[in-house]
Amino acid sequence: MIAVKDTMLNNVLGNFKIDQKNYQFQDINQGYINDTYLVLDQNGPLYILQRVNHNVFKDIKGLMGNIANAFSYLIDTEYTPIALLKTQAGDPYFEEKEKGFWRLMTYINNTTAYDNATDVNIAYEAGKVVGKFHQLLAKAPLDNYVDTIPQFHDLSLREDQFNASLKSAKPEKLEIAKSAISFAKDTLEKLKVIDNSKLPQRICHNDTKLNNILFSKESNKALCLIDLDTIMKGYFYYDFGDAIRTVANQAIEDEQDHRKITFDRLLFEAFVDGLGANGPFLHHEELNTLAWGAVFMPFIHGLRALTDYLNDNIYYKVSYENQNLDRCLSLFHFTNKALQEVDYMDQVIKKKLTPLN
Ligand code: GN1
Ligand code: MG
Repeated sequence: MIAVKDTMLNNVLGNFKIDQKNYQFQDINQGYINDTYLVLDQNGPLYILQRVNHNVFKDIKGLMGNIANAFSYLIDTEYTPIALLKTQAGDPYFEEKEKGFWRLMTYINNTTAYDNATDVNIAYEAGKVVGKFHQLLAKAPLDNYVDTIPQFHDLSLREDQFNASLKSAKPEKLEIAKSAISFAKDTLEKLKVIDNSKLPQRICHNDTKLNNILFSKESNKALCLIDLDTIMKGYFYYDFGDAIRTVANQAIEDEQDHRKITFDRLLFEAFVDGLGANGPFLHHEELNTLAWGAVFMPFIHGLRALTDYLNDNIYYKVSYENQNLDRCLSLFHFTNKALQEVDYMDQVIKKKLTPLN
Protein backbone atom coordinates (compact mmCIF):
# COMPACT_ATOMS: atom_id res chain seq x y z
CA MET A 1 0.00 0.00 0.00
CA ILE A 2 2.78 2.40 0.99
CA ALA A 3 4.47 1.71 -2.34
CA VAL A 4 1.36 2.85 -4.26
CA LYS A 5 1.37 6.11 -2.35
CA ASP A 6 5.12 6.57 -2.89
CA THR A 7 4.64 6.08 -6.63
CA MET A 8 1.83 8.60 -6.67
CA LEU A 9 3.92 11.15 -4.76
CA ASN A 10 6.99 10.51 -6.92
CA ASN A 11 4.80 11.20 -9.95
CA VAL A 12 3.85 14.52 -8.42
CA LEU A 13 7.53 15.35 -7.83
CA GLY A 14 8.18 14.58 -11.51
CA ASN A 15 6.51 17.92 -12.22
CA PHE A 16 9.02 19.95 -10.21
CA LYS A 17 12.45 21.14 -11.27
CA ILE A 18 14.47 18.90 -8.95
CA ASP A 19 16.67 15.81 -9.39
CA GLN A 20 14.43 13.01 -10.57
CA LYS A 21 14.97 9.92 -8.45
CA ASN A 22 13.06 7.50 -6.30
CA TYR A 23 12.23 9.53 -3.19
CA GLN A 24 10.77 8.23 0.06
CA PHE A 25 8.03 9.99 1.98
CA GLN A 26 6.96 10.40 5.58
CA ASP A 27 3.48 11.62 6.48
CA ILE A 28 3.46 14.67 8.70
CA ASN A 29 0.02 14.43 10.19
CA GLN A 30 0.02 17.46 12.41
CA GLY A 31 -2.28 19.83 10.54
CA TYR A 32 -6.06 19.82 10.38
CA ILE A 33 -6.24 21.14 6.82
CA ASN A 34 -3.51 20.21 4.29
CA ASP A 35 -1.73 16.91 3.54
CA THR A 36 1.97 17.24 4.30
CA TYR A 37 4.86 14.89 3.48
CA LEU A 38 8.55 14.96 4.25
CA VAL A 39 10.51 13.99 1.13
CA LEU A 40 13.71 12.03 1.70
CA ASP A 41 16.43 10.35 -0.28
CA GLN A 42 19.05 7.91 1.06
CA ASN A 43 20.92 10.82 2.70
CA GLY A 44 17.95 12.13 4.64
CA PRO A 45 15.19 14.76 4.38
CA LEU A 46 15.24 17.23 1.47
CA TYR A 47 11.85 18.83 0.93
CA ILE A 48 8.39 19.39 2.31
CA LEU A 49 5.65 18.45 -0.16
CA GLN A 50 2.10 19.66 0.50
CA ARG A 51 -1.27 19.24 -1.07
CA VAL A 52 -3.16 22.43 -0.31
CA ASN A 53 -6.77 21.94 0.73
CA HIS A 54 -8.82 23.56 -2.00
CA ASN A 55 -12.08 23.22 -0.05
CA VAL A 56 -10.65 25.54 2.57
CA PHE A 57 -8.47 27.75 0.36
CA LYS A 58 -10.49 28.80 -2.67
CA ASP A 59 -7.91 31.11 -4.26
CA ILE A 60 -4.72 29.05 -4.52
CA LYS A 61 -3.09 31.44 -6.96
CA GLY A 62 -3.67 34.35 -4.56
CA LEU A 63 -2.48 32.27 -1.61
CA MET A 64 0.75 31.29 -3.35
CA GLY A 65 1.23 34.91 -4.44
CA ASN A 66 0.94 36.00 -0.78
CA ILE A 67 3.57 33.47 0.25
CA ALA A 68 5.97 34.40 -2.53
CA ASN A 69 5.54 38.08 -1.69
CA ALA A 70 6.13 37.48 2.03
CA PHE A 71 9.24 35.37 1.33
CA SER A 72 10.70 38.32 -0.56
CA TYR A 73 10.49 40.43 2.63
CA LEU A 74 11.48 37.74 5.11
CA ILE A 75 15.18 38.23 4.52
CA ASP A 76 17.36 38.96 7.51
CA THR A 77 20.45 37.56 9.21
CA GLU A 78 18.16 36.60 12.11
CA TYR A 79 15.53 34.86 9.99
CA THR A 80 16.10 31.60 8.13
CA PRO A 81 14.54 31.63 4.67
CA ILE A 82 12.43 28.87 3.15
CA ALA A 83 12.23 28.62 -0.64
CA LEU A 84 9.52 27.37 -2.95
CA LEU A 85 10.72 24.99 -5.66
CA LYS A 86 9.39 25.77 -9.12
CA THR A 87 7.59 23.35 -11.39
CA GLN A 88 9.01 22.34 -14.78
CA ALA A 89 6.74 25.03 -16.23
CA GLY A 90 8.22 27.64 -13.87
CA ASP A 91 5.16 27.94 -11.60
CA PRO A 92 5.28 28.08 -7.78
CA TYR A 93 2.79 25.18 -7.50
CA PHE A 94 1.55 22.27 -9.56
CA GLU A 95 -2.12 21.76 -10.35
CA GLU A 96 -3.01 18.12 -10.70
CA LYS A 97 -6.33 17.60 -12.45
CA GLU A 98 -9.03 16.72 -9.91
CA LYS A 99 -6.52 15.81 -7.19
CA GLY A 100 -5.58 19.31 -6.19
CA PHE A 101 -2.70 21.69 -5.80
CA TRP A 102 0.80 20.71 -4.77
CA ARG A 103 3.72 22.81 -3.58
CA LEU A 104 7.27 21.91 -2.72
CA MET A 105 9.51 23.73 -0.25
CA THR A 106 13.04 23.40 1.02
CA TYR A 107 13.48 21.49 4.26
CA ILE A 108 15.73 23.08 6.87
CA ASN A 109 18.03 20.48 8.37
CA ASN A 110 18.32 19.76 12.04
CA THR A 111 15.16 21.55 13.07
CA THR A 112 12.17 20.77 15.21
CA ALA A 113 8.84 22.27 16.27
CA TYR A 114 7.16 22.08 19.66
CA ASP A 115 3.48 21.69 20.49
CA ASN A 116 4.06 23.41 23.82
CA ALA A 117 6.81 25.42 25.46
CA THR A 118 8.78 23.28 27.88
CA ASP A 119 11.06 26.06 29.09
CA VAL A 120 11.43 29.84 29.07
CA ASN A 121 14.01 29.79 26.30
CA ILE A 122 11.46 28.33 23.87
CA ALA A 123 8.92 30.96 24.91
CA TYR A 124 11.45 33.80 24.59
CA GLU A 125 12.67 32.59 21.19
CA ALA A 126 9.09 32.23 19.96
CA GLY A 127 8.37 35.85 20.93
CA LYS A 128 11.55 37.04 19.28
CA VAL A 129 10.89 35.37 15.94
CA VAL A 130 7.23 36.46 15.85
CA GLY A 131 8.45 40.02 16.46
CA LYS A 132 11.08 39.71 13.73
CA PHE A 133 8.51 38.33 11.29
CA HIS A 134 6.28 41.36 11.90
CA GLN A 135 9.09 43.86 11.71
CA LEU A 136 10.16 42.49 8.35
CA LEU A 137 6.62 42.34 6.96
CA ALA A 138 5.78 45.85 8.17
CA LYS A 139 7.50 46.98 4.96
CA ALA A 140 5.30 44.84 2.67
CA PRO A 141 2.47 46.78 0.98
CA LEU A 142 -0.88 45.51 2.28
CA ASP A 143 -2.51 45.79 -1.14
CA ASN A 144 -0.34 43.01 -2.53
CA TYR A 145 -2.11 40.45 -0.32
CA VAL A 146 -5.39 38.69 -0.99
CA ASP A 147 -7.57 37.37 1.83
CA THR A 148 -6.97 33.63 1.49
CA ILE A 149 -9.88 32.99 3.87
CA PRO A 150 -12.05 36.11 3.99
CA GLN A 151 -13.00 37.17 7.55
CA PHE A 152 -10.86 34.36 8.98
CA HIS A 153 -10.71 35.80 12.50
CA ASP A 154 -13.89 37.86 12.29
CA LEU A 155 -15.81 37.06 15.45
CA SER A 156 -19.19 38.21 14.12
CA LEU A 157 -18.87 35.80 11.17
CA ARG A 158 -17.85 32.97 13.53
CA GLU A 159 -20.79 33.87 15.78
CA ASP A 160 -23.20 33.66 12.82
CA GLN A 161 -21.77 30.29 11.79
CA PHE A 162 -22.08 29.06 15.39
CA ASN A 163 -25.71 30.24 15.57
CA ALA A 164 -26.49 28.49 12.28
CA SER A 165 -24.95 25.25 13.61
CA LEU A 166 -27.14 25.51 16.74
CA LYS A 167 -30.21 25.48 14.47
CA SER A 168 -29.16 22.45 12.42
CA ALA A 169 -27.37 20.28 15.03
CA LYS A 170 -28.73 16.96 16.26
CA PRO A 171 -30.50 17.40 19.65
CA GLU A 172 -28.18 14.90 21.34
CA LYS A 173 -25.14 16.92 20.31
CA LEU A 174 -26.71 20.11 21.67
CA GLU A 175 -27.22 18.27 24.96
CA ILE A 176 -23.66 16.89 25.10
CA ALA A 177 -22.17 20.31 24.30
CA LYS A 178 -24.54 22.23 26.61
CA SER A 179 -21.92 23.78 28.89
CA ALA A 180 -19.64 24.70 25.98
CA ILE A 181 -22.55 26.38 24.19
CA SER A 182 -23.37 28.44 27.24
CA PHE A 183 -19.69 29.42 27.75
CA ALA A 184 -19.56 30.44 24.09
CA LYS A 185 -22.59 32.71 24.43
CA ASP A 186 -21.23 34.42 27.58
CA THR A 187 -17.76 34.90 26.16
CA LEU A 188 -19.03 36.28 22.85
CA GLU A 189 -20.56 39.13 24.88
CA LYS A 190 -17.37 39.74 26.89
CA LEU A 191 -15.19 39.94 23.79
CA LYS A 192 -17.19 42.87 22.46
CA VAL A 193 -14.75 45.06 24.47
CA ILE A 194 -12.19 44.62 21.68
CA ASP A 195 -12.38 47.61 19.38
CA ASN A 196 -10.63 47.16 16.05
CA SER A 197 -11.49 50.60 14.72
CA LYS A 198 -8.31 52.31 15.96
CA LEU A 199 -5.91 49.52 15.05
CA PRO A 200 -3.56 49.47 12.07
CA GLN A 201 -3.84 46.47 9.81
CA ARG A 202 -0.68 44.44 9.35
CA ILE A 203 0.34 41.46 7.30
CA CYS A 204 -0.18 38.74 9.88
CA HIS A 205 0.64 35.06 9.86
CA ASN A 206 -2.74 34.28 11.43
CA ASP A 207 -1.71 30.82 12.67
CA THR A 208 1.23 31.49 15.01
CA LYS A 209 0.65 28.50 17.28
CA LEU A 210 3.99 27.33 18.63
CA ASN A 211 4.29 24.30 16.35
CA ASN A 212 4.33 26.65 13.37
CA ILE A 213 7.71 27.97 14.58
CA LEU A 214 10.82 26.12 13.50
CA PHE A 215 13.64 25.74 16.06
CA SER A 216 17.24 24.73 15.50
CA LYS A 217 17.98 21.49 17.35
CA GLU A 218 21.58 22.64 17.69
CA SER A 219 21.30 26.20 18.98
CA ASN A 220 17.73 26.04 20.32
CA LYS A 221 17.07 29.31 18.53
CA ALA A 222 13.79 29.95 16.71
CA LEU A 223 14.63 30.19 13.01
CA CYS A 224 11.45 31.12 11.17
CA LEU A 225 7.70 30.61 10.90
CA ILE A 226 6.20 27.88 8.74
CA ASP A 227 2.72 27.24 7.32
CA LEU A 228 2.14 30.60 5.68
CA ASP A 229 -1.23 29.74 4.07
CA THR A 230 -3.13 32.27 6.12
CA ILE A 231 -0.68 35.16 5.64
CA MET A 232 -2.97 38.11 4.98
CA LYS A 233 -4.14 41.35 6.53
CA GLY A 234 -5.02 41.24 10.20
CA TYR A 235 -4.37 42.76 13.60
CA PHE A 236 -1.32 42.03 15.66
CA TYR A 237 -3.34 40.69 18.57
CA TYR A 238 -4.30 37.70 16.38
CA ASP A 239 -0.68 36.57 16.15
CA PHE A 240 0.00 37.46 19.76
CA GLY A 241 -3.00 35.53 21.09
CA ASP A 242 -2.46 32.50 18.92
CA ALA A 243 1.10 32.19 20.14
CA ILE A 244 0.14 32.66 23.80
CA ARG A 245 -2.52 29.94 23.68
CA THR A 246 0.24 27.43 22.90
CA VAL A 247 3.22 29.01 24.68
CA ALA A 248 1.67 29.65 28.11
CA ASN A 249 -0.42 26.47 27.99
CA GLN A 250 1.39 23.21 28.64
CA ALA A 251 -1.41 21.01 27.34
CA ILE A 252 -2.01 19.97 23.74
CA GLU A 253 -4.94 21.44 21.84
CA ASP A 254 -7.28 18.45 22.22
CA GLU A 255 -6.21 17.60 25.78
CA GLN A 256 -8.99 15.77 27.61
CA ASP A 257 -7.41 15.99 31.05
CA HIS A 258 -8.05 19.62 31.88
CA ARG A 259 -5.81 19.51 34.96
CA LYS A 260 -2.92 19.68 32.51
CA ILE A 261 -4.09 22.99 31.04
CA THR A 262 -2.05 25.89 32.40
CA PHE A 263 -1.62 29.59 32.05
CA ASP A 264 2.06 29.75 32.93
CA ARG A 265 3.08 33.29 33.87
CA LEU A 266 6.81 32.69 33.48
CA LEU A 267 6.35 31.41 29.94
CA PHE A 268 4.03 34.32 29.17
CA GLU A 269 6.59 36.85 30.40
CA ALA A 270 9.42 35.17 28.50
CA PHE A 271 7.38 35.39 25.28
CA VAL A 272 6.73 39.11 25.88
CA ASP A 273 10.45 39.65 26.58
CA GLY A 274 11.26 37.97 23.27
CA LEU A 275 8.75 40.15 21.46
CA GLY A 276 10.52 43.25 22.73
CA ALA A 277 14.02 41.95 21.97
CA ASN A 278 14.27 43.48 18.48
CA GLY A 279 13.09 46.94 19.56
CA PRO A 280 9.65 48.57 19.47
CA PHE A 281 7.34 47.91 16.51
CA LEU A 282 3.82 48.11 17.94
CA HIS A 283 1.65 51.16 18.42
CA HIS A 284 0.17 52.11 21.74
CA GLU A 285 -3.36 51.13 20.57
CA GLU A 286 -2.11 47.70 19.54
CA LEU A 287 -0.45 47.11 22.92
CA ASN A 288 -3.83 47.83 24.54
CA THR A 289 -5.45 44.90 22.73
CA LEU A 290 -2.84 42.20 23.36
CA ALA A 291 -4.11 40.87 26.69
CA TRP A 292 -7.59 40.46 25.24
CA GLY A 293 -6.03 38.86 22.16
CA ALA A 294 -4.84 36.04 24.41
CA VAL A 295 -8.50 35.43 25.32
CA PHE A 296 -9.84 36.02 21.82
CA MET A 297 -7.66 33.55 19.91
CA PRO A 298 -8.18 30.40 22.01
CA PHE A 299 -11.85 31.31 22.16
CA ILE A 300 -12.36 31.76 18.41
CA HIS A 301 -10.60 28.44 17.76
CA GLY A 302 -12.76 26.75 20.39
CA LEU A 303 -15.88 28.30 18.85
CA ARG A 304 -14.91 27.10 15.36
CA ALA A 305 -14.23 23.59 16.71
CA LEU A 306 -17.59 23.59 18.52
CA THR A 307 -19.37 24.74 15.35
CA ASP A 308 -17.68 21.98 13.37
CA TYR A 309 -18.63 19.40 16.00
CA LEU A 310 -22.27 20.53 15.74
CA ASN A 311 -22.00 20.42 11.93
CA ASP A 312 -20.70 16.80 12.05
CA ASN A 313 -17.04 17.58 11.20
CA ILE A 314 -17.29 19.15 7.79
CA TYR A 315 -14.29 21.50 8.08
CA TYR A 316 -11.42 20.05 10.14
CA LYS A 317 -9.84 16.67 9.52
CA VAL A 318 -10.61 14.68 12.67
CA SER A 319 -8.79 11.59 13.85
CA TYR A 320 -11.76 10.46 16.00
CA GLU A 321 -15.43 11.34 16.13
CA ASN A 322 -15.43 13.79 19.05
CA GLN A 323 -12.06 15.43 18.46
CA ASN A 324 -13.64 18.77 17.62
CA LEU A 325 -15.58 18.71 20.89
CA ASP A 326 -12.42 17.83 22.84
CA ARG A 327 -10.56 20.67 21.13
CA CYS A 328 -13.38 23.05 21.96
CA LEU A 329 -13.53 22.06 25.63
CA SER A 330 -9.78 22.28 26.02
CA LEU A 331 -9.55 25.63 24.22
CA PHE A 332 -12.45 27.04 26.26
CA HIS A 333 -10.78 25.87 29.47
CA PHE A 334 -7.67 27.82 28.53
CA THR A 335 -9.80 30.80 27.44
CA ASN A 336 -11.29 30.88 30.92
CA LYS A 337 -7.84 30.85 32.50
CA ALA A 338 -6.69 33.64 30.20
CA LEU A 339 -9.82 35.66 31.12
CA GLN A 340 -8.69 35.62 34.73
CA GLU A 341 -5.24 36.87 33.73
CA VAL A 342 -6.26 39.85 31.57
CA ASP A 343 -5.23 42.55 34.08
CA TYR A 344 -1.98 40.77 34.86
CA MET A 345 -1.15 40.32 31.15
CA ASP A 346 -1.92 43.95 30.47
CA GLN A 347 0.45 45.10 33.23
CA VAL A 348 3.28 42.87 31.98
CA ILE A 349 2.79 44.07 28.40
CA LYS A 350 2.80 47.74 29.42
CA LYS A 351 5.88 47.22 31.59
CA LYS A 352 7.93 45.27 29.08
CA LEU A 353 6.98 46.68 25.67
CA THR A 354 7.66 50.23 24.55
CA PRO A 355 5.15 51.64 22.04
CA LEU A 356 6.26 53.07 18.71
CA ASN A 357 4.34 56.33 19.09
C1 GN1 B 1 -5.85 24.71 11.41
O1 GN1 B 1 -4.18 22.64 9.89
P1 GN1 B 1 -3.49 23.66 10.71
O2 GN1 B 1 -3.05 23.13 12.05
O3 GN1 B 1 -2.41 24.39 9.98
C2 GN1 B 1 -6.51 26.08 11.26
C3 GN1 B 1 -5.87 27.06 12.24
C4 GN1 B 1 -5.86 26.49 13.66
C5 GN1 B 1 -5.26 25.09 13.67
C6 GN1 B 1 -5.32 24.47 15.03
C7 GN1 B 1 -6.99 27.34 7.73
O4 GN1 B 1 -4.52 24.85 11.00
O5 GN1 B 1 -6.62 28.24 12.21
O6 GN1 B 1 -5.07 27.28 14.49
O7 GN1 B 1 -5.93 24.25 12.74
N1 GN1 B 1 -6.32 26.57 9.91
C8 GN1 B 1 -7.34 26.88 9.09
O8 GN1 B 1 -6.51 24.71 15.68
O9 GN1 B 1 -8.51 26.79 9.45
MG1 MG C 1 -2.19 26.34 9.39
